[in-house]
Amino acid sequence: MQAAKHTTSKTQYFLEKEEQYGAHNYHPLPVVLTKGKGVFVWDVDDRRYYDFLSGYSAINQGHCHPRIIETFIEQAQRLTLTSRAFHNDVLGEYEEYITKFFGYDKVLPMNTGVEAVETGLKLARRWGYEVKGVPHNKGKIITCEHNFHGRTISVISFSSDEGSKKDFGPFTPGFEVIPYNDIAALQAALQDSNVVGFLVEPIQGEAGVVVPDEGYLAKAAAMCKEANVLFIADEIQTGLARTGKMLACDHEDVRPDILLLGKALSGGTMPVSAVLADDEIMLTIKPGDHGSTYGGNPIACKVAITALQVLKDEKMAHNSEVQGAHLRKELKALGHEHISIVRGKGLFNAIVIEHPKKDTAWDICIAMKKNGLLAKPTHGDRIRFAPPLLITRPQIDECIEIIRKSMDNF
Ligand code: IF1
Repeated sequence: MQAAKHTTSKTQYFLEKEEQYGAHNYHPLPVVLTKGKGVFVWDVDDRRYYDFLSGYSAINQGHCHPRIIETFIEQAQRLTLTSRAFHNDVLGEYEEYITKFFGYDKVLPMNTGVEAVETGLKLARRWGYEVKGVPHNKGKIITCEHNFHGRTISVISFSSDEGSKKDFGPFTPGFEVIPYNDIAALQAALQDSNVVGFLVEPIQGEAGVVVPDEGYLAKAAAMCKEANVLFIADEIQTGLARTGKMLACDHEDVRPDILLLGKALSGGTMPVSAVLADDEIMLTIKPGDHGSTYGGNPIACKVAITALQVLKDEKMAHNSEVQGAHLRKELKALGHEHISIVRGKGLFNAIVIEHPKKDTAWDICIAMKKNGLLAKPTHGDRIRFAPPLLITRPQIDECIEIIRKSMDNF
């Protein structure tokens, strides 16, 4: 493997191991991390970086948050997994906590985000047939162009990104893809009485932090209610204080019929996801209809309670709001000729790079790495800036300086 530029022999050693023995399903930045604490990570050469990706918003509470780690260790030494074949003394406590936290009748615990999405799709179809009365196997779910909801075959079936679906067919039927942030397109799609659900990201993450027009979510939710269609909010990346409110839907007082959570629900320690809904929807699933080996395991339950408590106790949504606004203001103030757009909400932000040279966004990320900040481009020209939500104003200002310095050579 050709040595990545600007790497030490220690770093190279680990890169080569992955090259040799691991699937090549990612193209990471050439940095090898060995430690994380709060907003910082360290590489194998003991260089410190600001983490401006936060594990794709799974590390909102900061790396290795002491309260979350303490909970993890304590439960891991007591009882790690019972499976759902038996009860345990943690699941009910967690179910009560999270349903009261978000105001829903029930929760169905899963592990990865895409499992929560698949569960939401199954719930919408089951509700469609058993409650709405849609003819069997005719249920349709509306989704948006440039969506990202995970990588299972059913979920990529409605992806509009060729890269995630090429040569993975045949695909799952029953989905209609409409333009994002387009009320008229949704209105038209809702005319079909077989529609059971509308699955939407309140802000599109992978697409490069695309924020819809003010009022889009509220109008879409109202239209779904009017059409007796379930509004399914994928808050796996936008939720849990990332956008300056506990949920991105809170910016428009929208209460999803099905709420999907993941990522930071465990503070970046392990896969924990959740599907929340009221009884009319949730009770269409009967014993044995759905589940998973690790779904709702004792460690996940205890860690999720602490992860949610930390967000509230440390007022992370407020900090996300305040520091995010400052970050966007300062990024715009750079007035850099190659930053064509600065966008986001709270600490969920991205810049769009416009430059004749194709890999400029990547090269800027390499330059920022050398200056002590880690970020990664998405779709070639967009760089996501999403640090852990406990970042302080002085740290934001230091990062703005790093970004300015790194972009000086472009
Ligand atoms: C990768 C980004 C991608 C998500 C939303 C569900 C899921 C995700 C809104 C599925 C996962 C991750 C997956 C990871 C990179 C990252 C990502 F948007 F965050 F940047 F891919 F688009 N809904 N997003 O963002 O959750 O099954 O992964 O737990 O697959 O490369 P998961």
